[in-house]
Amino acid sequence: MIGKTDAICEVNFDGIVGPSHNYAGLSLGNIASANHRGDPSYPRAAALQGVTKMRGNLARLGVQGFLLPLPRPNTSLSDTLAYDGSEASQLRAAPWSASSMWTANAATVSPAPDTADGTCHLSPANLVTMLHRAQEWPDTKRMLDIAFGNRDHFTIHGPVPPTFGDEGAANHMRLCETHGAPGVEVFVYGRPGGLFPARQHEQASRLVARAHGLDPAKCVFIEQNPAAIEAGAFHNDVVSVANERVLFTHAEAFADQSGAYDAIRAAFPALEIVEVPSADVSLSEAIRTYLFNAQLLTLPNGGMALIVPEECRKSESVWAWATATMASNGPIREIIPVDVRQSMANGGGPACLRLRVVCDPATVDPRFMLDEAKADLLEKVITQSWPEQIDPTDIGNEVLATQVIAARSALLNALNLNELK
Ligand code: SUG
Repeated sequence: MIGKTDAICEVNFDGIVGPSHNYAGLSLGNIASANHRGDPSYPRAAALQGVTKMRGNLARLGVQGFLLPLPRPNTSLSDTLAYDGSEASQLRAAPWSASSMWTANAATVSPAPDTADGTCHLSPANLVTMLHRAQEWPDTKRMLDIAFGNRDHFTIHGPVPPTFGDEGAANHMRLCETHGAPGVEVFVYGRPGGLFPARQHEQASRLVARAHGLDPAKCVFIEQNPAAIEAGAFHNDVVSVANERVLFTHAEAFADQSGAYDAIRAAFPALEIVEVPSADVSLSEAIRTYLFNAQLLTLPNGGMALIVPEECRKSESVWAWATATMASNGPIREIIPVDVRQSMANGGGPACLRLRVVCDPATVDPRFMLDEAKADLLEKVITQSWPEQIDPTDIGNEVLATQVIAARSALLNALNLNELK
């Protein structure tokens, strides 16, 4: 291991793409999901792309965690829906969704240096806006309770009650001098009433901040730009991301851009803003390529790397910006494309696929931590058990259901996590 494993650091917990990964177009306001509705999906390739991304970050940072796919198809949801084939196919597809792969929506995380009781707080997101996502939190919580079961170091909450929509870390940013130092937590919410649902509600964000015991002087609440939501930024992490002192953002991310900068700077004077102007990269191109749905990482040498989707390299305007940025003397020194195309086609980039938990990795259940041998093991199980292809007409099929259940079961066995069965 290269990185710090004996002390507090940022650990990325990537979601392993589940064996039922498919394109059912379930997310209103998520343009990629709508555009790929009905396409065949490739769960094996999708999961292997995810493991390759994790391997890259393990080599860069020396530390990497993962979370597991949830049980699918979710028969208790199908039973509740009383699905008899007469309704829209969305009801058929929701219990099959592999959407828990996007662990940026698993929970909101407030690291120990920020909280009143000095433990790291996690609140599973209720994801109430979308049926296929609202089924996630009970199983997510069960997993968080195991992975972060050390009560001296972690506090796991229940979800925010409906009707307040909470989408977790995808609408939460943290600014700090170093990950282990106290930080300022920025909560970004949407105002309802637009063309697409505003999935993160202000009251949900405020509730989470209170429950986590954050200092009100170190919390900032910011409204997302309604035009960004209408353009397809259904989560704030599609248009901005923060790491340590740096806020990397599109110029049209927030309802009041300069007001947002002022509010963050008032709470965190060391703020360094890397803003991409609309003239360099339009809002629609930023959303199409997911430039901001990137992992902004502090490398062991102190510089920052931006892990972007492969789609960024293929965009003339995005790559021109990237090339100029790498040549400049700014905080982002390297921009590294990764292939997560299977996830991207459902609106999930590199940042959606990971939950950041600032903690001492030694306090996490080691079964959720990756090393090279475990990456080999994941690849072996995925290659042997994950379906190669799922066509839209396969959803609901009994034979496929058996294969999907067996694949997850093989993974739990291999990782010695059978209590999650
Ligand atoms: O909730 N897509 C996810 C993508 C989540 C991305 N996460 C972050 N931005 N952090 C969503 O919209 C598509 C499912 C489908 O259509 O089958 C989906 O759920």
